[in-house]
Amino acid sequence: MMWINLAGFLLIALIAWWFWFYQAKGVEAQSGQAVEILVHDGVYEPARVQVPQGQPVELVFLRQDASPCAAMVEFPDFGISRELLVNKKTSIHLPAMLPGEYPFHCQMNMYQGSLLVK
Ligand SMILES: [Cu+2]
Repeated sequence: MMWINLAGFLLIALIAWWFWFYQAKGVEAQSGQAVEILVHDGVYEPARVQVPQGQPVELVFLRQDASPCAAMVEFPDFGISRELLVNKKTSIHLPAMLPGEYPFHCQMNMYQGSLLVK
């Protein structure tokens, strides 16, 4: 019984580490530069994008995952909901933003990313 609990605990630790690893991976955008985000294997890559405040930003999504889960990307803070076509680039233009963190995700909230405005 104890061994089963231990195995479960290790599994949870591994999953937590995996998510943390992907969360930690991020890029910093230079001003005026579009940021490419790959949509594949259940993650946005990069999942964290840091952009300068007070400047419009262009994000270019390239969806490589054909599953319906990856079909939409939503930015709830800006009321943006866009369909992504498989193996096609989709540009999303965001307005100049105030500092803060703005999440984005697929319609089922499985793909998750965030925009860090500084
Ligand atoms: Cu999804």
